[in-house]
Amino acid sequence: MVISDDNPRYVSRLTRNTLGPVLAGGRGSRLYELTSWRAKPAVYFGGKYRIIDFPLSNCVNSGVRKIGVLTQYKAHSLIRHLMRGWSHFRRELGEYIEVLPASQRYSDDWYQGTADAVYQNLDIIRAERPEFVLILAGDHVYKMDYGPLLVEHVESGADMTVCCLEVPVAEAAGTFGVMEIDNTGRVVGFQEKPAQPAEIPGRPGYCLASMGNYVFTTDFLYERLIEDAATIGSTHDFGHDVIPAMIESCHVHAHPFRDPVSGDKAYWRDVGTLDSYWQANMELVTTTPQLNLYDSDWPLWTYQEQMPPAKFVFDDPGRRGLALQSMVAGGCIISGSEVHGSVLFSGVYVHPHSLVDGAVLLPDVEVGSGTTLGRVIVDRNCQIPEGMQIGLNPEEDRSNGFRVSAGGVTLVTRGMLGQAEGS
Ligand code: ADQ
Ligand code: ADP
Repeated sequence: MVISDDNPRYVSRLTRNTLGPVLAGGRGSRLYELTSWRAKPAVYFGGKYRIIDFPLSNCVNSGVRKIGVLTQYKAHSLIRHLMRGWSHFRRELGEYIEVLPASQRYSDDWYQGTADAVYQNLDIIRAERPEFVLILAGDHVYKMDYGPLLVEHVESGADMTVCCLEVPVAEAAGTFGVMEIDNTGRVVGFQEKPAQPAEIPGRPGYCLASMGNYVFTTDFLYERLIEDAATIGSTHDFGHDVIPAMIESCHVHAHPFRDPVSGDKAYWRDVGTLDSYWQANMELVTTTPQLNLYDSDWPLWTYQEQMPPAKFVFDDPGRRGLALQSMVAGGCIISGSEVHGSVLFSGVYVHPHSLVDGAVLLPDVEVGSGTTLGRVIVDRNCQIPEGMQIGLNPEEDRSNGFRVSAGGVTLVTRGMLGQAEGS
């Protein structure tokens, strides 16, 4: 037991001496036009947030307050969000959040794989002299205390620890890194996105998937990244190259991510496809979703514009404006229309005589009167013309130029509506 009277500040000592690079350069290509102009970590989620707010809030709540966000692909929206919402750290208290764009420090290339993104910032990491480096994916939705992870890393004596979850084999195949462990939790096999993931012994149909979050003891990270940088043929990616090369000769440990209260599998969503993105937003409007956004013990920070309260009004002929089983952010107006089972981000305006049921409407969407919206994701600033029906008939939506996902969710963007894109 490490937290004892002799060593009461053990966890906070570990978190304070940890630097958290957050990998935020990925496009997230399976979100299609939703990531045409913003990196996946900048994608809106849950009525108020951007995806990156989750790992960043986890860092702050865990006491990991030296953070570098590594950006690359379409970083403007992400950087603007970080500047507006995440610039309150105080250097003099040893806290900061820095944007580390791919700036071709050690070569003429942009960041190649994820390991290269960290390698190109090694001089910045060295200057900070952290004891541990906690490398985080910037594009997952979950609430996790990184303190117990750091404790387990230290107690197991590992060189590197990888966070993992039990995932159905069919879900993991071709999508996640998959590992095998021995009965001490040591990783004895790791394959990046295998077509046929190895099952967990005694747990048919499930495998141990990597969450893409890694703790390294700092000196060990230097060694491995320098070696990987010199390896011909490497794609300089943690999952493809760095981790598999370490399994035999180094001590790699697996940290299972479990719900801290129930001990069950914790909430974690990749939201990497239009279907999983829509589904994860829809889960939030159920009565008791697994992801509790209202938990004051684990506040989730974001940037939000100052907006007037959401308003629900009768229209002229006296039709009610209402929302049920929905989340409605500030600045929304629902006038003489009904909203059911939907997530409305800030500044959405629903004009009279419309029905919105099963929609995710990003900020500043305007829904014209007499419109019906079903299973849709509508991108920021779209103006849905009067009388449209979207998200009810996939064939009709396709022929109208919208994208329909494999699971039947329709994506609407300004470009598809023939409206000017830009911000
Ligand atoms: P993927 O998510 O497919 O697999 P990747 O696309 O490399 O891996 O993205 C990992 C993280 O790094 C994301 O947050 C992404 O935004 C960011 N990123 C990608 N390329 C980057 C670059 N060049 N510069 C900066 N940031 C970059 C990984 C692991 C798997 C694991 C899954 C879990 O490789 O083993 O199972 O994450 O989702
Ligand atoms: P946010 O993600 O903050 O909502 P936007 O959706 O407005 O921001 O766009 C993200 C970024 O992409 C902004 O920098 C915006 O100016 C830019 N952008 C959007 N559409 C276009 C376009 N058609 N051409 C060039 N840049 C665009």
